[in-house]
Amino acid sequence: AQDCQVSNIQVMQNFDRSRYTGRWYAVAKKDPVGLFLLDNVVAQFSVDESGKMTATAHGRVIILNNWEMCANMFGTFEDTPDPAKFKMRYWGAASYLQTGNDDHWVIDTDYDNYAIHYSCREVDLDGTCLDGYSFIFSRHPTGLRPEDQKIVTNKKKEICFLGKYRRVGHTGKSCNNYI
Ligand code: AZE
Repeated sequence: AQDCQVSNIQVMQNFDRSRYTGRWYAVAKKDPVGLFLLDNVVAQFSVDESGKMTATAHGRVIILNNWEMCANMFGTFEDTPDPAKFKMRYWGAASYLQTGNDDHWVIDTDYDNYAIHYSCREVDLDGTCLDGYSFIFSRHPTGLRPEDQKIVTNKKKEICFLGKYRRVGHTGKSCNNYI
């Protein structure tokens, strides 16, 4: 299960969106091409009365030339036939932030400690991912528990992003304490 074909990537079985709600701290990220969230990334997932998943995300970004700010983002999720695969429409509270419509796949989670997210923006002609991003989330601001690290490393390998992640620091500097 490691031919790096986007269409062969295994996602979370029987994904339960209600157990996924609440706060997740990004502890590592694989960047896409272009602007992206830098650090202090915290996401908050909700399920509304109609059962639709929504989320907010905060993170430090540097836009233009060295203008550092806290991006305050919103996302709505469109369901697909696979319960762990969504289309996420997202936008920023301020107009100079980014908008988009990305895949949002939950690769694996135990709901209480860790989650692995994946999004491929552009699939190459050979079926591998040409431009994508991924977040490793933890319920704990201090990071992943040692026992979850093995699982996460294996999944990074399976989605062919191993070695492409950077740690996401939580300094509390500009972006924490909003949600
Ligand atoms: C995600 C999950 C929770 C909801 C949202 C997420 C993604 C947000 C971005 C934001 C980019 C902002 C930029 C601003 C200049 C996946 C964390 C909305 C991709 C680049």
